[in-house]
Amino acid sequence: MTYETILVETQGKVGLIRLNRPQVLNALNDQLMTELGEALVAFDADDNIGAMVITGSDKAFAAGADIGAMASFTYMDVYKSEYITRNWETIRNVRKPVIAAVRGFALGGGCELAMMTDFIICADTAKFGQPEIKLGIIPGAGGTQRLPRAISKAKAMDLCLTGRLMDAAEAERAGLVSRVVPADRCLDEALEAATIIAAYSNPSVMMAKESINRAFEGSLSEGMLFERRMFHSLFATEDQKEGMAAFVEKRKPNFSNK
Ligand code: CO8
Repeated sequence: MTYETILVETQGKVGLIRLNRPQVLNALNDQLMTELGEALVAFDADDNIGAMVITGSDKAFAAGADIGAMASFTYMDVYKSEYITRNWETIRNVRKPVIAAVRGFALGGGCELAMMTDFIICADTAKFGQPEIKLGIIPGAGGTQRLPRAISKAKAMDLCLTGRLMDAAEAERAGLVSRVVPADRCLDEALEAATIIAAYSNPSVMMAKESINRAFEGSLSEGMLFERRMFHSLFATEDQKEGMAAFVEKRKPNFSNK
């Protein structure tokens, strides 16, 4: 598959996607979101891939939706075509883990894209924000919904209403990111985490992801029930037998993803 706005490669069992519109700080347009979705779906279907990493450049993960492309759009243009937003759901349906490695700016749609991944590892240079209010709009790809869940209503309101940026230290304190590392370590750290994940039994990884996502939809009791059913079902896998036997026999497990 040939892409124009992203660079795609594999490193062992990890699929790596680099957002690649450097001239506009990786501003997200329809083509990029379509290509990103296609690459994620292809990795998700690939038995040789166990996890994915999305990253940008040193300066920007993504500085938001492409403002130039949207500037002249009317309500009917965006409503009828579902401009950009029609492609955003793809990432939610990916079943294998996706990590965002964020260096530099993750603003507007860029921050929303990072939040759509399963977790964010960021560089000490990272800056997060939802500055749409400065443009006379609001976040359109989950910012008002995922931010309050991720970092509290107070901080979500603060960021969305003032448009200010949040640095990496504040993002870690607030719980938006799982780790902050020096900028030159960021991508390697994410690739190492993805490599660790990809070496585990794929069904248990997918069920862990599915169960954690349940925590954000529905009640605690429904989530607990879902988790229990997933837990029980893993006893039907060969990998559960292998994983536990390996522990008992004091050796490394050899997972077959079955
Ligand atoms: N869209 C288009 N071009 C951009 C964007 C963007 N979001 N961000 C930066 N660029 C371009 C600049 O215009 C500039 O181009 P040129 O060299 O031709 O002038 C180039 O990238 C470099 O940018 P700067 O010169 O501005 O670099 P600075 O280091 O001075 O500033 C900033 C970096 C602070 C990131 C600054 O570029 C900025 O404020 N960018 C805009 C950030 C923003 O407002 N993002 C939110 C956009 S709206 C959005 O994301 C809505 C999401 C809704 C999703 C659903 C859509 C339907």
